[in-house]
Amino acid sequence: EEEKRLSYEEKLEICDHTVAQKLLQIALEKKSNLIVSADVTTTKELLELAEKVGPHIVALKTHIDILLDFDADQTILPLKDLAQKYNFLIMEDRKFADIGNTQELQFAYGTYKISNWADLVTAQVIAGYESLDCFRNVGVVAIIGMSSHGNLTDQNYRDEATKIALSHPNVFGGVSQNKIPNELLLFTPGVNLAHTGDGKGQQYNTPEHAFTKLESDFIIVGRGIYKADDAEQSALTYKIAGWNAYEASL
Ligand code: 5IU
Repeated sequence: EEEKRLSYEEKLEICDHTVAQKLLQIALEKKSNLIVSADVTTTKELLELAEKVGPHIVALKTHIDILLDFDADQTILPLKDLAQKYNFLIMEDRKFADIGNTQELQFAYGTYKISNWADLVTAQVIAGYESLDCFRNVGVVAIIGMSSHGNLTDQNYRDEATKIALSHPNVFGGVSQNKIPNELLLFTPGVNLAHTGDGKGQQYNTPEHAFTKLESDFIIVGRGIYKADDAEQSALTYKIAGWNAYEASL
């Protein structure tokens, strides 16, 4: 691909989705392209992590259904307060993967009522263009390629997924381990400075790989931060590594 690597300022000019604009503005304000994946199982751990890493991140990525003690008042209200206090967005990594009608129910009903609080959500595009129509009041990050060993997101799948992501107005970004077109913001998980894998199929790369090779916009880091002895210090390390790698990639 011959496309020029764009800066966050240049992306602000071409990405018109409100959520894309917010993420890019926060990135520039904080000099951060870090998203922390809060894969913890209690509300206490979630809020403590958000308090520690909040100043350094553009978004906190949740898997709300792994919490043992989810409660809208005890979990979401304080999380929203922290998001406002530290200026980050909340990204629910739900990876919706069903027909539109079912996704609509999973999005707005049930225990979690994701539509009430998430700023952005992840969704598979495997069910087709119209399956994404229901995500009206959030931004959607489409799953284009996965980081795990042996995944089925081959080049053909990624090309077709990219076409849907580019054409759907609710979608402003994609998760992938490969380049995607400049009109979409690229989110790259599978980033760790200390490990190359987790023994369960996860494959890790460095921030340099994400920004220079993939021309990514945001790195997503889970265990590298929340399992560290000092999560705040680790978030700062990844934030600086991510920002330096971004600047070097321009
Ligand atoms: N995640 C991946 N790879 C992917 C997709 C999502 O790791 O291809 I799509 C999620 C899973 C987890 C986080 O919530 O990103 C990565 O966590 P670790 O940094 O702890 O591996």
